[in-house]
Amino acid sequence: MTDSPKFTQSRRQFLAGAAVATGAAATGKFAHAQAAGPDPAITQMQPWQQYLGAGVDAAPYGVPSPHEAHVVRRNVEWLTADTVSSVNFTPLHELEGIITPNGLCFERHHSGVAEIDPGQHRLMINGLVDNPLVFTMEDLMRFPRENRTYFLECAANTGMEWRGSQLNGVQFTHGMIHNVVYTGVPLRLILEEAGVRTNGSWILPEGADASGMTRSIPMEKALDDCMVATHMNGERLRPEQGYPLRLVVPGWEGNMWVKWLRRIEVGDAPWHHREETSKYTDLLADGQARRFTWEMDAKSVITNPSPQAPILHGPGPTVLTGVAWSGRGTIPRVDVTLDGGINWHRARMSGPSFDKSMHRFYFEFDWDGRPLLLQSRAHDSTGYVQPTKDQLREVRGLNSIYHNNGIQTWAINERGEAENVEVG
Ligand SMILES: Nc1nc2c(c(=O)[nH]1)N[C@H]1C(S)=C(S)[C@@H](COP(=O)(O)O)O[C@H]1N2
Ligand SMILES: [Mo]
Repeated sequence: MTDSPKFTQSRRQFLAGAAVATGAAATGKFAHAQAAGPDPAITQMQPWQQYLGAGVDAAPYGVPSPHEAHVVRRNVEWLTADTVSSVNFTPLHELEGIITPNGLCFERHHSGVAEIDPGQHRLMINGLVDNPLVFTMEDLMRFPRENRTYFLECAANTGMEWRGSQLNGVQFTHGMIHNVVYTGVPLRLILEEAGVRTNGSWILPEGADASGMTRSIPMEKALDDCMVATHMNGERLRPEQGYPLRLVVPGWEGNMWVKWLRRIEVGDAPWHHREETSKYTDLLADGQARRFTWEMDAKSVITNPSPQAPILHGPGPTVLTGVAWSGRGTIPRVDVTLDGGINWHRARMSGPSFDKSMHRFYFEFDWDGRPLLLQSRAHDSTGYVQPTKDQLREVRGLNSIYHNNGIQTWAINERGEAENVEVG
């Protein structure tokens, strides 16, 4: 145990009297309770100290404290006509570290959640292979498996912000992302088992849901780091995330991560299906459309403070935090500004730094109570730096939806309230 007055709670009690007389300096530089009189939370017996609690097995599958009931995925009703082909959003402002809890991973379905009986589920490999194969779930569990942590970001994340600030909350502007430890079989092993013919240069994964989602993926990526995943964060995939089998396509847009995976066809050319022609393409100002924009560019966002998480404690020691990620590697560095980009400070990275995974950053500062313009800027391991929204519009025009990785600004007022704004 450290005896530092900065952190030791028991010492704060001893010094409570002194703190009243001399202010915060007596107990260190961080926040502490103002001892204006006896605190009933300390001096009185609390209800939960006076009866026995629930026994083991009260909740055979545990649930969060009822005091955390507001920490949920949320959708934006006016965005889509129906919840069956829709999206909800990860509550980024309520999370810490880098892992998204399974029950809070945003959902994007084109035709609702397929309810699959794993005993009746098969994975078929066909097309340009020497041995077309069909696997049961038991068969797949006999392949060597790996554990790897990756973010999945929908290409449409932040898409509503393309022409200007819209949605007032990091959950809604940036919540089409989750970061999970996957357990699964390297796709390479399954393709090797089937024996890809020399002209097999693309794969077409297909979902077993009613939308029958398909995407064309180059063989190079399929053999590199794709996985056929059965587990997320240690437990079986949730139905929403593709139970019992999903494709993991690290660093590439979420649409390619086919859920409820039932078939992989090997071919010699891309298929040009709906999700790579009418959707998931970017119309440029000159009328040309960008296609096959698979990699997710480096991006970051401040999660706290943010519109759903205002500063409630007033001036003084303040913790700013956020997340950053890149589809091309790791995030060695994030910069933060409090004044809309006039002065930049290096944020402190904390937590594991995995390839194509979410990273966590912090910046602690002494808030003087004046308005702030908060921004974060990610640098990835290739040297790429997250652009401003205006820099992005210069290259991409105004017709885009997908791949908006521009720098986000939150305006903080004197009351600590945050608002989604843009600075010119
Ligand atoms: N079979 C199938 N796979 C799918 C989809 C779908 O509707 N059906 N949606 C895709 C899209 S657009 C995204 S962004 C991700 C979302 O994954 P999640 O629901 O785990 O967040 O799944 C992709 N895989
Ligand atoms: Mo998506």
